[in-house]
Amino acid sequence: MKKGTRKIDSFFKKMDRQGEAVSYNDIRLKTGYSEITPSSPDMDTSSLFSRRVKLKIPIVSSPMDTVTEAKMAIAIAKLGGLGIIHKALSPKEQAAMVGRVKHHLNAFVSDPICVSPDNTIGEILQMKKDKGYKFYSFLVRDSSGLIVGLVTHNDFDFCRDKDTRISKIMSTEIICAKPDITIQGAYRQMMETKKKILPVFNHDGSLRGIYTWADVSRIVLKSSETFNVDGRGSLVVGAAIGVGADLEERMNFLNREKVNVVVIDTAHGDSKKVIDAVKFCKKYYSQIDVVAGNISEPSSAKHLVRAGVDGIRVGQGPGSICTTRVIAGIGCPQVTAIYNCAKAVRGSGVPICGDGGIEYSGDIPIALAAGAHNVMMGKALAGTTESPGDIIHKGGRTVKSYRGMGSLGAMIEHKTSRERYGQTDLTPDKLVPEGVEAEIDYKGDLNIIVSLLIGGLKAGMGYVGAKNIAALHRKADFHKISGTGLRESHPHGLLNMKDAPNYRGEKL
Ligand code: CPR
Repeated sequence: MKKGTRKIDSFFKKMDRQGEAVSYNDIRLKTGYSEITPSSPDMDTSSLFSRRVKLKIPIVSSPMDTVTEAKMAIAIAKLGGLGIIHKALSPKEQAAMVGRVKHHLNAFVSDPICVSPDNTIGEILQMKKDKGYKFYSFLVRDSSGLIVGLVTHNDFDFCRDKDTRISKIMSTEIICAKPDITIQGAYRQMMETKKKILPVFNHDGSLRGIYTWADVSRIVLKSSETFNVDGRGSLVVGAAIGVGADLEERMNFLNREKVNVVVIDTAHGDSKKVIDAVKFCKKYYSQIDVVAGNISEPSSAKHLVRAGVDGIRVGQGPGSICTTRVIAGIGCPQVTAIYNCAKAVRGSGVPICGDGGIEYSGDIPIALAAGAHNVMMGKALAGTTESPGDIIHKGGRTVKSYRGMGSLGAMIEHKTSRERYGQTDLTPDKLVPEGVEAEIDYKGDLNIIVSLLIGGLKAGMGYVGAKNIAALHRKADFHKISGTGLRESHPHGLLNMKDAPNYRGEKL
């Protein structure tokens, strides 16, 4: 095989000659000689979402108002994936959610939240509630910027009067660490001094940051090995942005909260406004990775790479709640779209996200084999405990809502949803939805769902004989299957079939 070519190239060349494009239900992976099993310690599912944003599992949750807010983003990053917080929120609200994820876990907090000696206990409790902060330890900074004390959980527990000022209860003896202390050193010093918060000052006396016990111990004792954290020890998180008038304001807020990656979330990524937005973000916020989409054609992928993107989101119309293909008559079946876009930018270092249409766990190894580096999912992760929205008991079923961001309801409620589809008219009669609103069965906790999805991915990789995603890209090949082959793929000819945890006799 020529260098740079892959086994799947001849499969797709043939498909192209026949004028055919395929999706998940049209193909299956060929098995290959294997020295790896799903449970081998060598099995490695790590990948990339964008040039600098790594993944321990190649699963990303969709920026949708029924899928990803702070709770989902925290949970999925703890499982090794990534959550993209949706943009049907004001720039301030969205940034606050990013902040919640960033502050959830911090080995070293370089800009800790400080309180003033004049604040009352009541004011701090209110701030905790408003911002969703779970921690109780705060450094106390006076009006000249000097750190003058520390308040911890005990101070809140033993003070009943909410009007008490912080200056009355704070401890002024602060044990601090040397500026160059390592996380292991911080762990030892905290064990010795029995202090749960360890400030670090620079040589000039200015505050460098703090170590907090829960996170330091978790990291040193390796109980957080699955967590997807950035170089600063915070959970990795992304946020969706649009190309409308609030782009600059949104980027400003998100940058302040140290978002790792923004996703330019539009229905037509190969457009002037998206390319201009990519250039704007790269010019003024070069420290944040930029992923753009959605696209489904190879020429579009090339345009985005030329504009400077760090990642590409592929998928126009495969989503479970999406009607774009039938309303606008456009789009390419998802696996061919992934393959064509990935092939067009092969060697550029820009990862491909296969977005939408994942019904079964077996679709994930197929998407990756076609050239994707990760998959983004809405429906498969919606309806979990961590997705936004209430659990509803209805007609003997327990459900949660799941809707398209271009559904009528989402478009009426959110300006950013109208912008995603390039629509400005607010009159409901004049809106042209490209998706639907629905309910799906409540599935329980995210970790169970993700474990089944990753289990399926590892099984697929084991059958192909690929111990990592790069090997899957190299070794994978496809069979095209017929309608009979598809029927044979599913359980058939049975009576009273029981649901399996990852197969319900209906779609995920
Ligand atoms: P599923 O995982 O549910 O199949 O697809 C989720 C993806 O569908 C999202 O990540 C997003 O790209 C896309 N999407 C969300 N709302 C949509 C509407 Cl209304 N129309 C078209 N695509 C939509």
